[in-house]
Amino acid sequence: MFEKVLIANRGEIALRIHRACKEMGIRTVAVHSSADADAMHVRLADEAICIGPPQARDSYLNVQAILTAATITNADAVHPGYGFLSENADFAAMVEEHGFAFIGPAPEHIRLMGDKIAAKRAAQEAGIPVVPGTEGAVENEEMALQVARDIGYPVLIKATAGGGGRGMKVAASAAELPGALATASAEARAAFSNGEVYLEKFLAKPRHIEIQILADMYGNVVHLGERDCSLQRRHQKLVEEAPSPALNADERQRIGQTVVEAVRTIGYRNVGTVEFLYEDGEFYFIEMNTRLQVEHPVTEMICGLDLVREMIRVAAGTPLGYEQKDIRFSGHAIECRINAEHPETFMPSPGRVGDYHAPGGLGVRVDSGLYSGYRVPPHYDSMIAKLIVHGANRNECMMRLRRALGEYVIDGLETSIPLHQRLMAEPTVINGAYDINWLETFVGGGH
Ligand code: MV4
Repeated sequence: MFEKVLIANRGEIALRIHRACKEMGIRTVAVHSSADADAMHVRLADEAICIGPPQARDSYLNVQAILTAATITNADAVHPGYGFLSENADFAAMVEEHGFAFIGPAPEHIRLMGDKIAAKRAAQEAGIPVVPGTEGAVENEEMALQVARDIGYPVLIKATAGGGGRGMKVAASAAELPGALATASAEARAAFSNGEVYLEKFLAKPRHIEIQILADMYGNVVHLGERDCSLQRRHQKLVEEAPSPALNADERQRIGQTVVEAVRTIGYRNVGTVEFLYEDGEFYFIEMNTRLQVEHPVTEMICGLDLVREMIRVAAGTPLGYEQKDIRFSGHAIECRINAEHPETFMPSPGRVGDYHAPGGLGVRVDSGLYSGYRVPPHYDSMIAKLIVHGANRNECMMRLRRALGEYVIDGLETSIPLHQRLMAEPTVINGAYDINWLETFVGGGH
């Protein structure tokens, strides 16, 4: 097992990784920007190194500084967290070339899943259902028109190098297709220096359901059920829950089994998430995320597993030591992402935290580095806390979540807590009847 892990991230996820390491008897190295010297995970880490100024490109994305920090602290492994360098295949390769373990998948799997056409092809070849569309890239207008006529309008044009919703264009008819193709390709070229696009049937009212998997180096693979992440605005998830209110046990078992077999076929290791759109009882693959995700705690709460601990174990070469039949799902979990932003305008609200009081009690978990007096820096993502609640069933979970939201005090900043309180009183949320479009309609498209 590793003796020392360098945490190449900040905020709540850096603290989350630190906690898993400490419980495993592993020492930690925090690397931080000059804006994060007072962060909770920096205080708690065994060693801390400032790797640059506030701008992420000069600190948390500074590969040379991070590798140097790992070298001088004599770390064994690097955990990338999410965002920043977590899905950068070149970074993963450099970490390994410098003699450290990368706590994540192999660089070639990160690279494969970063190319959205290659990922879709690999998924389909491994038996995962995909959205009908072009086999690979759109080569010309005639080809696009032909495929669109075969599958029917509306169609969606996506960038090969995209992901996370960037560079997508809908065409409702053949008349709109040439213009949409040109715009999508030009935007993709500008954003990713790669104008390649592909085309799919546009699904109008899907849910976003993702399957969590865990794999070791020896072909042992398990799935840890699904998360429903349909409550999102502008591709920012706000609430996630497990299990999905839309699935029954049979559907869960079938899609889980399909994903496990595909992951084993591909030879993937560590944690991963296979994202699907789910509409009218059918699953359609969209992407695979090759990192630990923000919303991993809802899976932990219903499975009783520490996913960060598992990723460290498998990266160190330890076999899983359990099988699918050993995974037991218990109850329901919901996560509310709490951002330092205005609950109606979504304007960022960085600044100094005044009084701070986190909720507690049975089934209540808060993942956050906040404390009274902490200054939320303006340079990074606005997420400052995750409130995760578990209950024996969905209703108990929501009752407990309302109670916990009511206890949470974060003075001095605007936060999304009031929005979460409104959401948890909404019939559509209470009934689990939302799709990926619902939240944007609810908060008003004007923002
Ligand atoms: C789609 C789609 C509808 N039809 N593909 C957005 C992010 C990227 N991961 C894929 N995305 C979508 N792909 C087809 N064929 C709608 C979306 C989409 C979406 C998906 C998941 C979660 C939130 C979303 C918000 C807007 C659009």
